Amino acid sequence: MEPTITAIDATLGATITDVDLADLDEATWNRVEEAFHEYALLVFPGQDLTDDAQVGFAGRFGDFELLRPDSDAKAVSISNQKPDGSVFKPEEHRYQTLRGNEGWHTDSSYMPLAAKASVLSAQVVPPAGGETEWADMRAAYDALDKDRKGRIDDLSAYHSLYQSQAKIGHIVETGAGYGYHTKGAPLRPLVKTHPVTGRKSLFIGRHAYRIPGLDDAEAQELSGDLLAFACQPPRTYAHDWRPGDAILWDNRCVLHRARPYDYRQARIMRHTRIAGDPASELATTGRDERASGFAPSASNR
Ligand SMILES: O=C(O)CCC(=O)C(=O)O
Ligand SMILES: [Fe+2]
Repeated sequence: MEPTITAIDATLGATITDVDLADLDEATWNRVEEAFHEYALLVFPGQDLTDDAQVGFAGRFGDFELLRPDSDAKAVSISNQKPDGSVFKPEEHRYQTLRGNEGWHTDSSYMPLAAKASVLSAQVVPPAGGETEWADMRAAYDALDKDRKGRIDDLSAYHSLYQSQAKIGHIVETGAGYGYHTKGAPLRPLVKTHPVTGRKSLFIGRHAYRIPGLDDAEAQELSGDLLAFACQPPRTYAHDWRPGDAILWDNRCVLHRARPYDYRQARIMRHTRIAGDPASELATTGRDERASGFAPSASNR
C-alpha cells in the first residue's frame, strides 16, 4: 500500500492516508520521515493506535523523553478527567497546566534538552472546541523583513515553565512536577537552524520570558509582536479531532497550542514525546534568578 500524502492548505502540514502506523514497512517509514522533514506536521486520521503502537511509531524518531518522573511510561495522558470520572477544577494544578497548553509553545523548551517531536492522539473529544493548532516557524522567519531579521539574529531568550505558568496566574513552587525541577533556565537563540533541513526558524513561544540585552518591557513587546506576526494564516492549521486521529509534529520548527473547550466535558489525549539531539537541542543553562517558582518576574506578579 502506497501512502497518500496530501498537503494542507497552509505553509506547513500534510494529511497521510492509506497507511497503518502500527505496521510500517521500511519503504513507507522512509516516505513518512521524508514528509516529516518537508511538512513538519503530519495528520494521520483514524489510526486508532493502541498505547504500544503509538510508542512504537514515535520511537522510530529517537529516544523518548519521559514526562512522569515517577514512572517509565512513554505515552502519557493529557486529560482533564481523573480516574474516578470527575474533571479537574480551576484551583487544581493539572487544570492550570492544561490551560497553560492553550498558549503557543514548543514542547520542553524550558528543559535543558528541548524536544524533537511529539505524537498526540485523540481518545475522547468534547462536542465543541478542543482543537489543536500549529504554526510554522520556518515560514514565519522567512516572512520577516530584513530589519526584523537583523534585530533578532543574535538574540536569545531564557525559557521557563514557572514563568509561562505565572503569566496565566498560576504560581508554582519548585519541584511541583515535570519541568518544575530546575533552578537554571535554558537560554535559546531566537533563530534556530534545523539540524536536518538547514532551514532557519523562529524559536519563540510562551515559555520564553527574558531576553538578555533587552529590558523586560522591550523583551515582552518583541516576543508578543513576533508571536502575533508568526501565528497567523497562511502559517497555521487547526485540527478538529476525531477519536483515533494521530498527529506528529516537529518541535524544532513548529509551535502549537490547545484551543479552549468546556472543561466540564471530558477531553482525553495521548501524548508521546521524542527527545531532541544534544548536538542541536541542548541549551546552555544560565542561573537566572527568576527561573524558579519562588520569584516570578515583576511583570508577572
Ligand atoms: O491538548 C492539546 O491539544 C495540546 C497539548 C500539548 O501541548 C501537547 O500535546 O504537547
Ligand atoms: Fe505541547
